[in-house]
Amino acid sequence: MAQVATDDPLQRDDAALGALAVYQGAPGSDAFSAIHYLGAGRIIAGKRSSQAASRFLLSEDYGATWAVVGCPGSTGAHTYFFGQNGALLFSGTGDTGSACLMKSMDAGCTWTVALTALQLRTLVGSADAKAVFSPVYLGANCWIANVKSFDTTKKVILSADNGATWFVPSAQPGQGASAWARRMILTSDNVLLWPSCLTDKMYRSTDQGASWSPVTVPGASLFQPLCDAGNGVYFCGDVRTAPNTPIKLYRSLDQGLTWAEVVAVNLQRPTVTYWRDVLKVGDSLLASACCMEGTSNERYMQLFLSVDDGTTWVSLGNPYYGPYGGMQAIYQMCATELDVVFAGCQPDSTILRWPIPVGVDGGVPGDQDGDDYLDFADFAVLVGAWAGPLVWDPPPGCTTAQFIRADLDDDLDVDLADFAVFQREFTGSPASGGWAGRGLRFPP
Ligand SMILES: [Ca+2]
Ligand SMILES: [Ca+2]
Repeated sequence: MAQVATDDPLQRDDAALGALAVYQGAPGSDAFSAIHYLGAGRIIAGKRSSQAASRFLLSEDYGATWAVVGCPGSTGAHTYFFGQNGALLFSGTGDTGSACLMKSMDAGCTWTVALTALQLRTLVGSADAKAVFSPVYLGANCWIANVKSFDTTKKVILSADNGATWFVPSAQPGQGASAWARRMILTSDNVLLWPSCLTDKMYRSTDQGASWSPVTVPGASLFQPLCDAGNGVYFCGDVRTAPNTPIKLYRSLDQGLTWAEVVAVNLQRPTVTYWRDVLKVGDSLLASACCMEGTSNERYMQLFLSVDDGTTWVSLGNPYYGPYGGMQAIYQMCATELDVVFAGCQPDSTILRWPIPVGVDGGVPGDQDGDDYLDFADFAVLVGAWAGPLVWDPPPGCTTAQFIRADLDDDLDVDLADFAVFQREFTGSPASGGWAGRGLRFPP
């Protein structure tokens, strides 16, 4: 176990995360509770504290522009998680009651209510279904979704006709009516994970929900984060309601049968702290340790990085300081084909973007080959990354990391605008904003 003393600045990773805000709401305007990469440059975010007309934000250009998308007739406050089967998406609302299940058949452009609050309550036999979390596509036109309620033991619902109709299966996870889970995932090993919130019980199903059995995560008070890191390696994490209490992240190396702590952090806050998301992207793992939601002044979250499959972790500190201060939480992250991460944040409705591996976009601006010099060798590399405006794929022979480094104006393509930035860095004076005279080192 690698315990990180995160109050020790010497243990902080000094590689620049390089996060940019691609969407910035007003101060204290709440959060994006979910974010999902749909493919082909399309990203959809679910808004916390949303209304029927403002459930989602959709970008079709890798986050350059965003459009508000509603779901007419939908009820419930917070919008949670996305399940995808091609162009078919499901997402739920809730946490504050009146939860409904929403559906898009055109990859997020338009939405309709798939199950109304009344239909959902009737289906699971609850007087108050508080949330629909985590619609998960199981393959072969089957879906499973996770319903939060406290007056029934029916916790998951199934569809066998690609979401047209839903039913309650006989097998259910959870210790009883009080049990609930936020996130549920289907791993690449065909294991469904259902962490019973605020307990140490992780429910597993290896038969697509036909049966469930719990295992113990020793010492845990489980919450939302779940990650399938491949090869049977999974992660889950804590929520703690007591002040100044460490939150622990746990790893399983055997498809969720046994779990052990891998890192803990004490955010030293007087209120609730929790791990919210863990993401595997490339060879890196990212984990967000978050402050209490619902207040805009607890801006002490930390983002953690592991590059050894979660054995050791380092804190990157607060991932972004925007116009209103640091971040309080990253609720969810997703990543594109080029390993560019998008993160939905609290408390200023911020969506962040940064490339992975951490640091790939740092260093001397324009230095393409990473030797800390800016010279003609870099120009040759830059030429090799050129693909033209609005082309988001590296050309043949150009790696993902090289493409990201060549995108000097951070709009995710490599075109003449990037060459203009390069020229400015190469020839510029401090007066013109270039690097020369500001520490640029030419080769000896
Ligand atoms: Ca160079
Ligand atoms: Ca560019």
